Amino acid sequence: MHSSHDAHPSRRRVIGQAGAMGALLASTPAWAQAVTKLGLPSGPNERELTKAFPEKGEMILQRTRPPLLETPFAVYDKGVFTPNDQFFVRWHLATIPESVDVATFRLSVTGHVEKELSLSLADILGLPRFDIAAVNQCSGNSRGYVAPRVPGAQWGHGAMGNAKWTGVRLRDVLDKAGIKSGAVQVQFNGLDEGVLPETPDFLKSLDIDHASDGEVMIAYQMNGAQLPMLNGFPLRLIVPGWYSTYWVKMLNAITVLDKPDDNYWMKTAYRIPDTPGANVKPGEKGFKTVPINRMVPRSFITNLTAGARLASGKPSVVRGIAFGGDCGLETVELSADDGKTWMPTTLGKDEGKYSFRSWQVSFTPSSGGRQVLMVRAKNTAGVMQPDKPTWNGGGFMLNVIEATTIVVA
Ligand SMILES: Nc1nc2c(c(=O)[nH]1)N[C@H]1C(S)=C(S)[C@@H](COP(=O)(O)O)O[C@H]1N2
Ligand SMILES: [Mo]
Repeated sequence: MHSSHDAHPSRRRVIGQAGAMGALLASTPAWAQAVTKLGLPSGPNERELTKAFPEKGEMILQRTRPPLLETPFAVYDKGVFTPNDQFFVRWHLATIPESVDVATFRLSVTGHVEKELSLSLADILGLPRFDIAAVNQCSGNSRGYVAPRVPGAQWGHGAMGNAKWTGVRLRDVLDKAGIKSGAVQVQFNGLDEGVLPETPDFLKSLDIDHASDGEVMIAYQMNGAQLPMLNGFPLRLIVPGWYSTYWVKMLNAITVLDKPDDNYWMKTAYRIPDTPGANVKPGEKGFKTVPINRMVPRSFITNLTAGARLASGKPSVVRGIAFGGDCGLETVELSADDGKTWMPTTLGKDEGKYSFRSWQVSFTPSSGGRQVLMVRAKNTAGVMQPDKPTWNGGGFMLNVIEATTIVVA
């Protein structure tokens, strides 16, 4: 257990980042270092690699402003916790504070409450703390592989990351304010804003029971360090098992609502078809939609990429990561025969049901030539990754079984 002052963000450090944050305002990425190929079906699929963003190492540049930075896939082979300096970044609105004064920062709690609150970071640090390992995954992770193509960031698989988050229970903060009867949702706002006044502010809401479940967290640390600015310093919401659109960064305002939130980001954006697997046919109309919510299971091979060579007749380790979505993992299996048969794999250490988990298996290829390896996860609720790709107009929730073509020689 760390003492709480370990977590206390230093004002000097934060102000010191202002210069580097100026890089966010660059309109042309002149500092781009190299390129990477994402292998997207409908190009362009080359992306620049950049090290120019504050507190970030090498990232795939999807967009400069507001920043969209993807984690290079090789990072996931190094361990189940994604390092802060290579954790993906996604912002919707272009006006993001370049510094936060930790002495004057306040988190407000207003709306349908008995007592309005204005909490300092010291107040937050004074509440009981807990840790939770959880995957932060963009609703549109892997959207670049969706066919037919849909609008939105053309992410590869790197709009996800797993961290050990440290913070306080949202429930404890809500209890301090006292929720009035008749409250239905809790709405979250961060310090970021649109450039134009007519741009809808980024606001997300959770149902009151969900917000008070004791798992939803206001985090001030990520993998044992203060949050990088770009990942929401000084406070962000953690909603374990749910897509990260709800994980509001630079959280500074909580409003308890007595009617369902009908702001743009709940009513119009980030909605999925209310159909099995959130699937519709391209062009289909007239279906009901609901706000995106729980994640679904996924698994990836991380130590072999397309074209990797394995020796015929010799055992090779195939390994990767998987997660259950909104619950733990039951199994991860590998197939080398187009999904006709599946072999069990060994799961690594259980870091908690919302975390990435490693898996590995020893595999001896017999025949030579090209071979397709497939990996699939089943979660503890019995939900298995589908054989067919999910399709909806948002490019949300893709979790089809992934296939990697290798060469056996
Ligand atoms: N304040 C704020 N919080 C936000 C967003 C945003 O635009 N503004 N985007 C959300 C979305 S859609 C994603 S995918 C995650 C990305 O989290 P990360 O940048 O820490 O990886 O932040 C979420 N929280
Ligand atoms: Mo997202």
